[in-house]
Amino acid sequence: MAATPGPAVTGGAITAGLVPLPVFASTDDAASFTIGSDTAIEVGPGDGTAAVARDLADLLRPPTGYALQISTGAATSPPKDSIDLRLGSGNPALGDEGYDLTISKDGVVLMATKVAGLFHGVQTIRQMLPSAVETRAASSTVWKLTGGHIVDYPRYSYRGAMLDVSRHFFGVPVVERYIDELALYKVNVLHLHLSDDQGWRLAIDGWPNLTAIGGSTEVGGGQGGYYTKADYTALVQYAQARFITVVPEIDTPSHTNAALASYPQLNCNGTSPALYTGEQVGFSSLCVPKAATYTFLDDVVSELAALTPGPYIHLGGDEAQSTSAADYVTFVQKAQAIVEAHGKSLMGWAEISKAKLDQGSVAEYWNFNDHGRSATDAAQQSVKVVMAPADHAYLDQKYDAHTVLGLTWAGAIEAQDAYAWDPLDGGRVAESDVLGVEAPLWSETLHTTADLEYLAWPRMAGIAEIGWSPKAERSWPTYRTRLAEQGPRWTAMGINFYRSPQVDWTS
Ligand code: NGO
Repeated sequence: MAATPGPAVTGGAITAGLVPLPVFASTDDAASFTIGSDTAIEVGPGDGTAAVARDLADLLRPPTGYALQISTGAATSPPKDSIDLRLGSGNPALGDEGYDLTISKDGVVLMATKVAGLFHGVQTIRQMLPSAVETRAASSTVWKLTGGHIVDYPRYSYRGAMLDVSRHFFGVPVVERYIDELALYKVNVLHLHLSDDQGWRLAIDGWPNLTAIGGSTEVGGGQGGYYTKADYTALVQYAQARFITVVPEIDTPSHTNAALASYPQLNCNGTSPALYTGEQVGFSSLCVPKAATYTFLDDVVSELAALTPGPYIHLGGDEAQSTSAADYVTFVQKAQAIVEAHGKSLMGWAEISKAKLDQGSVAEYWNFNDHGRSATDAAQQSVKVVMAPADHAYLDQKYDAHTVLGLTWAGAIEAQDAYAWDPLDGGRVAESDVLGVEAPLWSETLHTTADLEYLAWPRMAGIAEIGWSPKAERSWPTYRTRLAEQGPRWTAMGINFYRSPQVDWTS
């Protein structure tokens, strides 16, 4: 085995099934390790390390049929028929999320600086095992890992997936399942779009009509639904256990018909509009001059901040076509102050860069029709940008003209379109301006888990790799072969993915 690992793209067999591609990898063709009934999982000290070891044991138990023992304490050095997980590699490049993985004939050593790195390293081990590891029934598979060395850490600290639970509501189990799928690809942010014209989806104390009225329907007139505070907390904790931060979004000042229909005092004319179940938007606005608007916003943000451990509260800001330009700027600045008063940072769709933003606020670029203008405007204010250009990163767009689900406004987005782009394309922003990437999944046309999965996979995997892997190492031809290996894994997981004809799925 080479003493110094080489670039992953030439890393050989060890990277064959890995998405995202690691930073450095080298294969040791002479070595491999096979997990057997006597293999031990050894875990070193540190808060949270044992939980990652348990995750690994729980993953392996059903398909292998082995009740792998977890032992804490001193590592056997070199490892002896064991998988060692421990903190403290001494390599500063690993940062908060990186890991160092060595596989030799004697065992596996996974090291990281932080527990998140161990968790991500376990996902890599998972992808190196045969796809049968994802089934919950015992099989006689040989649980062999290719020998070699991986040193890996992310390009960006924000690698997000957005789910719109407003246009159609998705309950806690559906979202938890998506969280599990995202974790396998090292995604670390779940942005929940909790309100829009068609539905308000989170209970807020003191404002019961938001859910009783605003949560009572959805696109097409279905029954809607909402999360109680306990539901939301359960989602936050479920995500946290998988090193995923929830970013809640309450869309304002437009996309607010559900709230306006729930409380007449939020309307400039004091009268509530009817509930709305159509798909066209851009007609609603909170009443910017009214004090009641900020009482409302402060209550909502206060509760969101209390329920959300992550640093961001997303307040939308997109498509405010019914708010005057002056009112829009006034509103965003007031909203930003409210978020900061509750100890959080404002995140918003990149239109918010029309207002004076504070450092620490984050702009999410989506509307490619402005040719990067809104992203550049944010960067010029020293505000970080999350790149979610709709023509590449929108998971709600159709794959091609035959796709039954999805919208078309941003154009057809095949697997290659979702992958073969970079946040720096077009020179709109510099690397230092970019906090990360995100793939939004809007739900106008989605009803079921199967619908959600069909639009998310495989495109979500491509966005996850863009967020993690070095730009210079990425290319569609090599990604395509690694993506093909996810097919049997998704099948084993029961994921209803789109079998893109651009990929030679291995089954
Ligand atoms: C736009 C719009 C959403 C739509 C979505 C559909 C943004 C940020 N606002 O994206 O309301 O659901 O397109 O693709």
